[in-house]
Amino acid sequence: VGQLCNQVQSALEEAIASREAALTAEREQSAQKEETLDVTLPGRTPRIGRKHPLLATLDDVVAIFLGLGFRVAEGPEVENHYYSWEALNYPDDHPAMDEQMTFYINDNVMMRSQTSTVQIRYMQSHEPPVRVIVPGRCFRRDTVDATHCHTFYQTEGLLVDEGVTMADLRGTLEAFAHGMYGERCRVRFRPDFFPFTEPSAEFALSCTICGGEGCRVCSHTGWLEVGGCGMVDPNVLANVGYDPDRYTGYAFGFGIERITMLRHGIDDIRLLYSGDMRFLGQF
Ligand code: 2U9
Repeated sequence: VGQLCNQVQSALEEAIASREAALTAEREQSAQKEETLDVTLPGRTPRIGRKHPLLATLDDVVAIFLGLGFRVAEGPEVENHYYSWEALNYPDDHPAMDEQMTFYINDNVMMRSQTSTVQIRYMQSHEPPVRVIVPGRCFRRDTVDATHCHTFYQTEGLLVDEGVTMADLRGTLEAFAHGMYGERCRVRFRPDFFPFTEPSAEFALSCTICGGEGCRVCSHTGWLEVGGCGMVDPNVLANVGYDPDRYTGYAFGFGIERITMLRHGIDDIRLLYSGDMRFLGQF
């Protein structure tokens, strides 16, 4: 029996060794075939990434306001009733609160429709003087078309100090217009209404394409409406515990998509969210 066992053992060992040798040879052969490098083939050019045109515009906007002494603040995209409406002096029946205009998660929780919520939080945790801009994503229940999207980028600014006037607001927006579109760009104010500013104005820039002469882009008016602005309503200052008899402030807001579209002559907002490299590769 002992002899038989030894015979079986050496037969198995031989079989394993010869199979192992065969597999190793096979592996070496196929590796040689697969790992051949043909150095004569032309190379593949790597695709180099770049900033999305929206982000590039946002970076330029931020740089201008940093130069004017503003800080940048960010905050939550999901907000509650107090920060979205109440603190901003919205009356209880304001149409913006409607489910048709704002995305609600429940009765008290919603996607922010403007970044002003962040300025409220900022004022709650900082004493004046306040100089802050808030870039960020906002959400509205808009039907998507060439100029609207349910998700968009906004930048809002806020300055609160003693003795701040509408002349300071105008000067700041002029400095912004010059920084963004050149020294010849002019600013126009027209009366408007927002619950959180009083008085309020819509601000327009002289057409960045025709310089104000009138063209297709500015509908032959010479002006491009860009955003809104005004003096912070005293109720808003009081809501965050600032003394409205001592402090005044100005605020403004505009959409980054609009600024980007005017800058590059883009006529459809949807292109900016398409992820289409044939479009994005042009910037
Ligand atoms: C606080 C108080 C006031 C920010 C302002 C606007 C006017 C405005 C729109 C322009 C185009 C938003 O992107 S858009 O749809 N914005 O018209 N925003 S004043 O006012 C504030 C902000 C914060 C505490």
